[in-house]
Amino acid sequence: MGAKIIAAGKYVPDQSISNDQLAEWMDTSDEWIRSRTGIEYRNISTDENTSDLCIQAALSILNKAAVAPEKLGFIIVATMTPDYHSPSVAALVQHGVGAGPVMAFDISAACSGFVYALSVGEKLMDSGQYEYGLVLGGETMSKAVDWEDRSTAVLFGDGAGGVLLQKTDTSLSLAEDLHADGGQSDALTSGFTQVDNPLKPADGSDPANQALTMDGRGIFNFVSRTVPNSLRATVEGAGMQLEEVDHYLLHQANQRLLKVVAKKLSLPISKFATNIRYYGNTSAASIPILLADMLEAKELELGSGKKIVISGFGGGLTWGSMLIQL
Ligand code: B82
Repeated sequence: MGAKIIAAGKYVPDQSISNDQLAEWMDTSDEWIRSRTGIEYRNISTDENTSDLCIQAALSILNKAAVAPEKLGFIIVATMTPDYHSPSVAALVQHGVGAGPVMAFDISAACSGFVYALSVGEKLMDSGQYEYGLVLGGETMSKAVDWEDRSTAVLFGDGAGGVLLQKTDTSLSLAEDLHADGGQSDALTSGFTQVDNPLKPADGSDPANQALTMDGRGIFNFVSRTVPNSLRATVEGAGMQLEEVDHYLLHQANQRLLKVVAKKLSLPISKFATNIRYYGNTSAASIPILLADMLEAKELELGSGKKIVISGFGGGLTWGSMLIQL
């Protein structure tokens, strides 16, 4: 048993904020942001939370595939910014799209979340039990960042994207490589909550700041070392050469990072798809939004047999790559 992607789609909140607009809110500039990151715009939610973005993305995907929500066998959402700790975003999506009472759960792997979710979703499909499965990545990063911290707040954006899987007899993934190293967890954290109960009332000794913290340079260096190896391991794991892959869809964290990875692998930067300019870093949503945009622009086509590598990396630290055939 296997699976294929029969539709991809996305949804972003309608407020697109330029670097110049951000510079009215905080001490930053278009030149600073653009030259270091490649970001020019990001969508910022006003009254939509992560589940709202995911529901809209899901409805768009189901609509494109002309598949009724009742046909879904499971729903997986990758997110680090859920509406609640419980219920999961996936449960809210199940109800929001009008699916049956099917298995629905979230995956927490930060910017690697969509790759993790697709890996798990594919294995569920491989069981042969499900005809259709929905895999989403969705984030409201704007509620996680510290808007007083100009070094991080300017990097992130809100949005959701995903794919619909259908059962088939060929495998979606040709190879994968997924990892986590909690020893480096301090490099990127978000939403810390402390122990607080009658035995140990919160006494302020733990950090009170629950906003996102990141050692940008630290993870940049980590990713520059690790991701090229992960891409190589994945492609070689499928018995292929790096050049034979049609497109590399990496998590959109920083344009400079894409350049470093391309250079390390001696691949042309043109193999590395990018849309960070328009959305900023949308964490688990960045890869499915990129895939949806490429399909919409006809740079890719479902059923074409094209081979693409998706690769996510970030908080955990986590990283993961998957070679898939469209
Ligand atoms: S940076 O380290 O400050 N830098 C690159 C050398 C500035 C030129 C930087 C900046 Br600014 C923005 C983003 C990053 C970065 O590496 N981000 C990430 C990398 C991997 C995974 C996630 C992220 C992230 O930003 O969430 C570095």
